[in-house]
Amino acid sequence: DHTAAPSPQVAVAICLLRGKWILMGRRLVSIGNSKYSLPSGHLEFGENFEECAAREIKEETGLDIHKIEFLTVTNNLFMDQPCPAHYVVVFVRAVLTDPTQTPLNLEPEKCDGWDWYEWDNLPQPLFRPIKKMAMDGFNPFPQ
Ligand code: 8DG
Ligand code: MG
Ligand code: MG
Repeated sequence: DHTAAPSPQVAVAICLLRGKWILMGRRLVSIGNSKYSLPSGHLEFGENFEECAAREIKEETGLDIHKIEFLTVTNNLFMDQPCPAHYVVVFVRAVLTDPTQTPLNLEPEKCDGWDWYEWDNLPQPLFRPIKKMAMDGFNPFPQ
């Protein structure tokens, strides 16, 4: 049998915090298309979570981040998708190295654009996993 069985993938999602705002963008990709979500991407072979977070943010927004801290990990199933997927998602938070930097939409085929939102007033419609986390009380801001 030459058909590879699907396997879980690892992604890192970044809560980039700036004062009381968090960076989100509207996805233009098959899973969660047109939904607002955090910048994220796949962990590459040999990377640690912080390296992955800094690389994905740089690739997707041009921003430089530091103070990268682990927050939580979730197990996310997307079995109702045309191409079913299973992600173990590591959530980190971080802040801008240079607070005056502004996000660029460097992957316009994957994202509608980036902007800053307040946690109490997140954009709609939210990507299902982050919506569920917020409803369950998750809050990435230092308490
Ligand atoms: P890459 O090729 O750059 O490595 O990947 P990407 O194109 O940037 O991947 P992505 O779709 O932005 O993120 C990887 C997966 O992470 C995505 O397909 C679904 C999963 N994911 C969750 N929960 C969350 C979440 O809350 N936010 C985001 N952005 N992605 C999430 O399972
Ligand atoms: Mg991404
Ligand atoms: Mg990416």
